[in-house]
Amino acid sequence: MKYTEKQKTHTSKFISLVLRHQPDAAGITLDAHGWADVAALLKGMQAAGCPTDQALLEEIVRTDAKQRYAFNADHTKIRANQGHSVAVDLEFKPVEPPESLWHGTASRFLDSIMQEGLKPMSRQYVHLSPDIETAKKVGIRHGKPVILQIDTKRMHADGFLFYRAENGVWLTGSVPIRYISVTPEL
Ligand code: HQG
Repeated sequence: MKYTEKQKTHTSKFISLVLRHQPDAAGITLDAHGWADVAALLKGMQAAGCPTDQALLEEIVRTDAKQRYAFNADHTKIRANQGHSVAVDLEFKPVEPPESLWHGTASRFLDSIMQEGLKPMSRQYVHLSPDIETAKKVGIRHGKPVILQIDTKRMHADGFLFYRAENGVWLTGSVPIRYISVTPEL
């Protein structure tokens, strides 16, 4: 393998920053659907001190454990599959969710969540996981993990919309407290 894991992770983190939160960091703009021009991105990353070539980009997109990014058909454009804080329309179609989905968070957020429900905070959507294991990994990023079970069957019946990103992450606008139950300590 030509690139080290460290180099790939460092580059991937910068790409994630640019494609989800701060296109400015590489001096580029995203179109209305979140796409960045690959040539402009490579040029911008060079100027920003994070030089990358098409081959490394291809490898990151192909091997990313969470499948965070996608190319268009001819690989001239790239975007993040989810996780944006900038306003983009990823053209998700509403889909019926499974009966339950899971949200991993940290224990210190629990009081607030049980008062005001789950909010997207800095992102466009609340992110939900298809299984407990994944939710636990998401929660651990923030501290002592707590797993919330979301009654998505009832939310869907009540008219809430759900979207599934390319990489299997579920998205919804917000989750009121009546649909949330705290799962017993892991
Ligand atoms: C919490 C990662 C207080 C929420 C993951 C979470 C995911 C509240 C935090 C993706 C709250 C936001 C997203 C309320 C929600 N009061 N806290 N009312 N409502 N919160 O990082 O879901 O590695 O924006 O519980 O795998 O942790 O970046 O969201 O703890 O898919 O690709 O506010 O990011 O993927 O944190 O993670 P985040 P998240 P990547």
